[in-house]
Amino acid sequence: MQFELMASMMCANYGNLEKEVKALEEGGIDSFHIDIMDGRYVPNYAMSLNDLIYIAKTASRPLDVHLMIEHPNNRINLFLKNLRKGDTVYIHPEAEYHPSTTLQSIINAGMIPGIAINPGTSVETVMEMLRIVKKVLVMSVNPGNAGQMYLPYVGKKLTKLLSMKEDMDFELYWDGACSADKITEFAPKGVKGFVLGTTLLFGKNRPYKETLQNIRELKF
Ligand code: S6P
Ligand code: MG
Repeated sequence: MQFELMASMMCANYGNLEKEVKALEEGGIDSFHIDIMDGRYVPNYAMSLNDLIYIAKTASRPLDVHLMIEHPNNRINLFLKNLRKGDTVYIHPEAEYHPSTTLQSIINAGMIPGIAINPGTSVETVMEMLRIVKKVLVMSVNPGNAGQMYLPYVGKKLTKLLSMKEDMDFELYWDGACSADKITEFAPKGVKGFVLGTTLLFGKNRPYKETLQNIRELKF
């Protein structure tokens, strides 16, 4: 079964980021998920612009940038100018007065536009944006931290989004507490990719290559 795996780089070892990037690429990771936080939209600081620039220079695989910042339109060019065509940028629609304007800037720069949907945000709230974006990142934990518990009520929303994705032309991605059982349940239903953090990939004292290979070999 075909599905994408993204590494949540806020969970990586910052003591040797270059080695981490190489090991993940050798292990077959599809892209690098970069969680940018401003301490206002979410109560945390994770990665920042300089981390993104460093990983963009080091990695050969695409970047998957998840902006958890207020009014991303005010700063969007700082990020866009350091990305490559084909990288993805997700914004949180609630964080912006005019999210469709911000999404248009992402499209104009040649990046893939995405929205991230919080556990408490309904599909109806973001309906029009589903016509604009190519990717929808469904948060199965509240944004701000790694290592949280899966919120089961998100499953219903995913089912709804899965039934809309063909008509509205977007793909679905999973972010938060991603375990092997979530991949075996949701990849066959049509979720295209999964962000891997502390639940499955990082801090396991095990080579990334081995973990990633085990995930690719999951039985469906
Ligand atoms: C959360 C962030 C996520 C986490 C990821 C961590 O605000 O957007 O990308 O870094 O979910 O994974 P885990 O397995 O530790 O929950
Ligand atoms: Mg994220």
